[in-house]
Amino acid sequence: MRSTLLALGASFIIGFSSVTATAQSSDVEVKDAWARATPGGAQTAAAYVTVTSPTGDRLTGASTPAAQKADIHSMSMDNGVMKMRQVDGIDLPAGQAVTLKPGGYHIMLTGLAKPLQQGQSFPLTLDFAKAGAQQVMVTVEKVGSMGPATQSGGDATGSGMTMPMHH
Ligand SMILES: [Cu+2]
Repeated sequence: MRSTLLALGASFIIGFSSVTATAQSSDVEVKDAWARATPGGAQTAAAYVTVTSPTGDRLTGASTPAAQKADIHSMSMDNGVMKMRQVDGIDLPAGQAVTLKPGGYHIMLTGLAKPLQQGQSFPLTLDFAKAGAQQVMVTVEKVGSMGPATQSGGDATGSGMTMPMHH
């Protein structure tokens, strides 16, 4: 028992230092991380981010203290029915912003620690094949929101269409 505890402690320290190291050398840009507030006692939620890798990479996983599980899901129309399924990663073409959004790719959060409330934020760690782990803060927007409120200066819910910002 004692040796198990020691081993856990050691792996935590190693894991933590490698995260710190890769965060500094990472060349993946993650922005506009947001999620919808969950109504009532919902146990699941979806988180969305916009990711850009100048050199090309692959998003391979995610984790958060806000939920027991964080899986990458795709959503698509199948005979007029919206279907979600788990995928093992999302390719990030070099220099191209990939936006996870309602109706498409999302990070599925299962087993929420507590309901997501508008205005809160929580950390989300994204794992990349080349860039390693990168942590972002996810802002909780209102129920039914279609995009991050901070994007394009305001009404992100009006048309359901937000234009990506180019630099
Ligand atoms: Cu899903």
